Amino acid sequence: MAFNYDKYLRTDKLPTLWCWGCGDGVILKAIIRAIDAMGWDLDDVCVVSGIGCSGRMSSYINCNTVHTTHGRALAYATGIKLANPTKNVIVVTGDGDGLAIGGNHTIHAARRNIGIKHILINNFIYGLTNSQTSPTTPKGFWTVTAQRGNIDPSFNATDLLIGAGATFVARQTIINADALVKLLVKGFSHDGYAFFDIFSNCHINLGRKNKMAQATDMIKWIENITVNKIKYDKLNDEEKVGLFPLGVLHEDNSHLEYTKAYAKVIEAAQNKTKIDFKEIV
Ligand SMILES: Cc1ncc(C[n+]2csc(CCOP(=O)(O)OP(=O)(O)O)c2C)c(N)n1
Repeated sequence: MAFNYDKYLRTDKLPTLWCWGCGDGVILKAIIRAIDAMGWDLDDVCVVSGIGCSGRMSSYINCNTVHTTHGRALAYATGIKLANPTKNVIVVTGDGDGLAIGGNHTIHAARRNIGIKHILINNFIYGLTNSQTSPTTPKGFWTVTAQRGNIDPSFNATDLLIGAGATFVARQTIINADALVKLLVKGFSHDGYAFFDIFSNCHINLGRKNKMAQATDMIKWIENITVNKIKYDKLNDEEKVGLFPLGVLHEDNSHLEYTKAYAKVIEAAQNKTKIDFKEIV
């Protein structure tokens, strides 16, 4: 039987504001399917987004939602999660939102291991504002702020997050929706901060000026720069250049989730006792 999305969608807000063929629609459906697979009640889910095309995600899901300011979704979500530790908090950002203006919040959410699920829609550009260079724009690409081609080295978001101490780090693309749903479910089940670098297409504001005018052109490009982690691990260093592995790239279940650590602070303050720091791992 076909999956019924209606219960999960704010159907009065449809059609979405996204361009035709935008990968954000695939991610919207994948998030909904993952919420459904987790068996979460919509009252227990809060989707928090920043500003950007990606920021529109919170408008369409029929749960608690907060459409916040550019780069600050994780700051709002941290407050929401600390006040409601049993609730499921999902953050959606773009690559500009989550790695440039909000990059600071991303690395610190990772460092604290707060149980927020962070979906970073990586379309390699500032999409909403018409094509400014983002921290993941590949070298040589035309952008409105780099009209002779981008000279800035780009972040590998998953390497950055592993370095910052994230306990669940994964990458997938909008090409394989089933794999994306499975990966989201895995990360949603992780007790701590989970980071997803999801490669998506922006053929309108990035592709058109870089010889990839159709959604399918950008999808082929994404296909060419990605490879399953199992295959990737068998490649030599030279073969790995320019390739991004897909799947769960890092998982560490040995650290305490932040709201559980914070509960010990509350307990110690209320009982006027000391925190046993051996328990804060
Ligand atoms: C403080 C602030 N600075 C700048 C902007 C303008 N602005 C809105 S969205 C955006 C970039 C969006 O790019 P990204 O985060 O990659 O998301 P996308 O639109 O590609 O999904 C910018 C610079 C803003 N709204 N607020």
